[in-house]
Amino acid sequence: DRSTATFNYGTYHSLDSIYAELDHLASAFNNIVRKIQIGESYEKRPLFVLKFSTGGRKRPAIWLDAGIHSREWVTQASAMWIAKQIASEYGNDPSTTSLLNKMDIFLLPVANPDGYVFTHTTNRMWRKTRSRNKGSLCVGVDPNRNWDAGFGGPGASNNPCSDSYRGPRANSEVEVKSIVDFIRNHGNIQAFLTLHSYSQLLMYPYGYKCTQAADYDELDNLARAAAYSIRSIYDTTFKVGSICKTIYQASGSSIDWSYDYGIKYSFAFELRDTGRFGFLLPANQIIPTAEETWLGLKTIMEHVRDN
Ligand code: ING
Ligand code: ZN
Repeated sequence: DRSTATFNYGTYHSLDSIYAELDHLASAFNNIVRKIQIGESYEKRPLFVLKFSTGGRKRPAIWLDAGIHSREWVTQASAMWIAKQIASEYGNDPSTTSLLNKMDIFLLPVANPDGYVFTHTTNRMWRKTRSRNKGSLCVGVDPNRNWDAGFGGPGASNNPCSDSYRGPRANSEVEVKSIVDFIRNHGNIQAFLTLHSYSQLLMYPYGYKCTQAADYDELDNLARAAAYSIRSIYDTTFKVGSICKTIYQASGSSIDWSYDYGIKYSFAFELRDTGRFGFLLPANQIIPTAEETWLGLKTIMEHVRDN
């Protein structure tokens, strides 16, 4: 019985099990954790965010999402471990304590719940949303090509059958629009961080163009420092650079939108591994992946806190 058993952070879970654990975290750490619903998916599943806050109103905040691509299972799993870690470190770890005394953290562990359910029931390799495309039998839009940043440019497809289909227009996907509305409405988000897998990369804008961002030097130095932190625990190496220079040109991605919107500290992580297991990362690597990712995130969050 999920309501009485403890959640095993070292295994992969159904959406229902993850959503049950969000409630458990919100009650076990009710001094700092609240569950918020920011919208619902195409198939009407709730989009749940955990808010970590020690008080104040509209404090400067950090956004962190995972699972915008449903098959990248280590990201949703790592986000859950990180949620428990943040809550557990408050009052015990000086860095996390000082961060939360100044800033809030918003964590969306399953940004694409319809896709996630589909990877459990039907097709483990599903990446996109599950929205119906007018005039096509192919389903879904790539939610990391659907943001209003160079939308429709190179590095996205106009073919609904493609895994990188950009959608009919920017923000056509309710999962994307719900995040955009939340960020705009909040008004004080200082960092936008997103988790993908796999490839072991830490990237910053731009992806829709291959020119340097105005904050290139600061972003590059910070990303290098975060990669150094990641490496410190299990010797996992992350490559650092802009999206375009590091993997490929990609238009309509979330961190390009957040950066151009004015959120300077916009980063995308590609977690383990480099291709041996790829999306099918064995469950015994979930906690090590989450641990090293959290160290990298902390380096970024400390910088945001102090700048
Ligand atoms: N890779 C990402 C993708 O959406 C990426 C890479 C990240 C592109 C951030 C643009 C911005 O293609 C995976 N594996 O999803
Ligand atoms: Zn991805």
